[in-house]
Amino acid sequence: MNVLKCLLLLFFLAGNLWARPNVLFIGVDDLRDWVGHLSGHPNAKTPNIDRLAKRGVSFTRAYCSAPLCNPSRISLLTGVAPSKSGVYGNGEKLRQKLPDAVTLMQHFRASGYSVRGAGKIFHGTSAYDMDSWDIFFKSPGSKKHRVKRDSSLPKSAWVPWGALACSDDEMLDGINAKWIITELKKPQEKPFFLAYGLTKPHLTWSVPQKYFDLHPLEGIKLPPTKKGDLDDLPAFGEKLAREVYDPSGERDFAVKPNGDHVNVIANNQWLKGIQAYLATISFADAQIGRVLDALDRSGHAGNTIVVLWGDHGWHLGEKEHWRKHALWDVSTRTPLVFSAPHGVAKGKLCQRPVSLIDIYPTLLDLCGLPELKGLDGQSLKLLLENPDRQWERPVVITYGLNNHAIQTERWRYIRYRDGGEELYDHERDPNEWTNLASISKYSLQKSKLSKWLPVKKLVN
Ligand SMILES: [Ca+2]
Repeated sequence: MNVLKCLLLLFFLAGNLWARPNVLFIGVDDLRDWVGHLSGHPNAKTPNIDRLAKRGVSFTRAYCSAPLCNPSRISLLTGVAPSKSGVYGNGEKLRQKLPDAVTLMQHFRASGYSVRGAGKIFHGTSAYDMDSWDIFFKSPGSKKHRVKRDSSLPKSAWVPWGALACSDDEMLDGINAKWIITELKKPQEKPFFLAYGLTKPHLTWSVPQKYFDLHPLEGIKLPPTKKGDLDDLPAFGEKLAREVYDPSGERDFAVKPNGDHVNVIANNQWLKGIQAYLATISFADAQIGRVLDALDRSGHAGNTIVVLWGDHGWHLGEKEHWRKHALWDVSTRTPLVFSAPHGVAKGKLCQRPVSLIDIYPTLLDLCGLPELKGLDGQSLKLLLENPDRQWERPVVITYGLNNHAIQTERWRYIRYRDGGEELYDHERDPNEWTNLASISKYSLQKSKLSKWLPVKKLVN
């Protein structure tokens, strides 16, 4: 018995000596690259995301698996690509499509972590996938804060934004931040996986006035656009820009185009929309700052991995398009930052293309957790150690059945279900203004890229 006791004591001590790192997992809804250190927009102000980036590695080419909340998040959280799960739109439910999936949080729970979360991690009804959580904070919700609409605008004007006369703590993301901060203050009996999901900068872009004050309308810059940019798109691409596509495949395009860009221009709201999105990003950044400060005060920062991700990008007039719902760079690229006490470079940008689907295997690798079979991503550990190393595998992005984009460091190749194609050379054309797909000298390039297209799945 004494020998057994000794062994148990040694085992216990070893377990403490090599305690697993904690994870602070921060998801941000609809955040594109308009973040200070990524230079996506000259007016972006995100001091807190920037200081996190200084502690770790920030990816300049991180892409979602799908340019929409539900399929992007289900893919990120299960490690299963949309072309395998058939989760293409916001209507599909996690447990209907993937009943046996082991979510990232489930895997951490099974590995001895205390897994807690608040806010938007999953989308919609999957939010309360209770197998994923030890504790999930069901916020009582915030009061409805109404934006005072400019009475000079016609009723038809699309203006889902405006300043609010309330405090951060009256906003849902503020309430959830406070809960996360309280959890960080508690004594921790086990390693923790703490997930904070922000609902901003998703529409509506209504946040306290002080964040609008950070971005005065004078001096706001429009994003780069090209007149006639849609002229060289295949029919499917042009429809994605102008209409509403249903990626779940029941119907292709809404009969009535939503025409956001036409509406914004007609009502002289382009700069105001950009101001409101920038203000909402600054609000989200401030909430992230509160949580990072709480981590620093908690005494756990020295043993906590922080990962921050957006779920996809967002157009504000590029390709005459607003929102996400498309396979271009602007719809699909999003911030991704890792910081860790060990094994992650400090203050580095990584230019290699990576996918949000890589987060799952990366966190298992960084925390020394058992690998899981069937994950479609790959661990980024080697890139986090050395962000300049070679990285061969391109990113696959899917939007609905058989519509895919393949992204390498230089090229983006899009093929739609009807055979329409786009090819962009990011080295010469980072804004994706010139579609090279129909030029014969690029056919070899296209064929190389098309080898990465997922095998066709004929039924949804
Ligand atoms: Ca074009």
